[in-house]
Amino acid sequence: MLDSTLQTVLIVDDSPDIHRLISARLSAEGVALLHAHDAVEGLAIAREQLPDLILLDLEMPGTDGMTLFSQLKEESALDAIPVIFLTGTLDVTTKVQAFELGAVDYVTKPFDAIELKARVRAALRTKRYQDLLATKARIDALTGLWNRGYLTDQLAVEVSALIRHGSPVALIMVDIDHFKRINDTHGHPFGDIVLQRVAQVLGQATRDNDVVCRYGGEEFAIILRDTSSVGAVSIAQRLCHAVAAITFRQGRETVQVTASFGVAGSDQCDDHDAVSADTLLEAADMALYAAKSAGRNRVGW
Ligand code: GH3
Ligand code: MG
Ligand code: MG
Ligand code: MG
Ligand code: MG
Repeated sequence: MLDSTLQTVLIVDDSPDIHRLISARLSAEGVALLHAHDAVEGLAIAREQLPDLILLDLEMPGTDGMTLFSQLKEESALDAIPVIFLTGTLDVTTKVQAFELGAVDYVTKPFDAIELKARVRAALRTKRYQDLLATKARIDALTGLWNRGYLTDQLAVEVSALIRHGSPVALIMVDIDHFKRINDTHGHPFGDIVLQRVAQVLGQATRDNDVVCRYGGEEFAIILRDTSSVGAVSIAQRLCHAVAAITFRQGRETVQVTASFGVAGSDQCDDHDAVSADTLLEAADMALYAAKSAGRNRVGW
């Protein structure tokens, strides 16, 4: 399913006439237009708004379009934004160079309005698929939760926010108890249903800006932003009860599952600089191991 939100197009061109012309041509296209009149403004708006497409004039006074283009390609948050060059006549060498540098297309001035529209449409269509794939690559197919790759990325983001702003971050690791036995007794498809339901409960019982992910097999991990370890322990206790309260039916039989939880918080370490994604994962894993050893269906920290 493709996302139907409005796509945004940033026009970077020093000529007000070009802005007027393109605005008139694209007005009926159902896109939101952003306007920058030089490269510096273009870069600032790109960083702030993350447009879906940039129409970039190559000939601008001050910083030229090609320089802005290389700046975009150097920033990981911006390098995937498709760019169409707007330019006067281009010789073949420059055209080839533009594509080699990563431009998706070019339009030569004076341009035909219908052609410009068609090229913008094509680029935006490709961008929708690119966004869809990027989202799918971060989602676990069975449960619909974020996957481990996304968790690892977000944990790195949170740890750098911690180092910059001092906002605490906590991590909860979750592992379903005796899950092998559940599979062996009731079958693998039933095990899958258990994973889906536990995932749903973990998602529902946490806040929207917590990152709930399937870490692997029957293990989940949750990043809690701006949360102390004491706060995280009480959230984990609530989640532990919520999982134990789920009742599964298989024919006439009812089946209960439990899970063990391990909590680690950045505030358990006095030195922010010593906290990393790895130290948090290790600490949460050790806490989880302690919960398992102490009898399962409980929270370790
Ligand atoms: P413990 O309480 O110590 O965590 O025991 P456990 O049985 O849960 O742990 P163990 O790691 O031995 O077993 C995990 C099981 O999870 C084994 C594996 O077959 C099962 N599993 C992993 N991924 C899936 C999956 O996608 N679907 C199903 N149904 N089972 C899975
Ligand atoms: Mg110009
Ligand atoms: Mg496990
Ligand atoms: Mg295990
Ligand atoms: Mg387990």
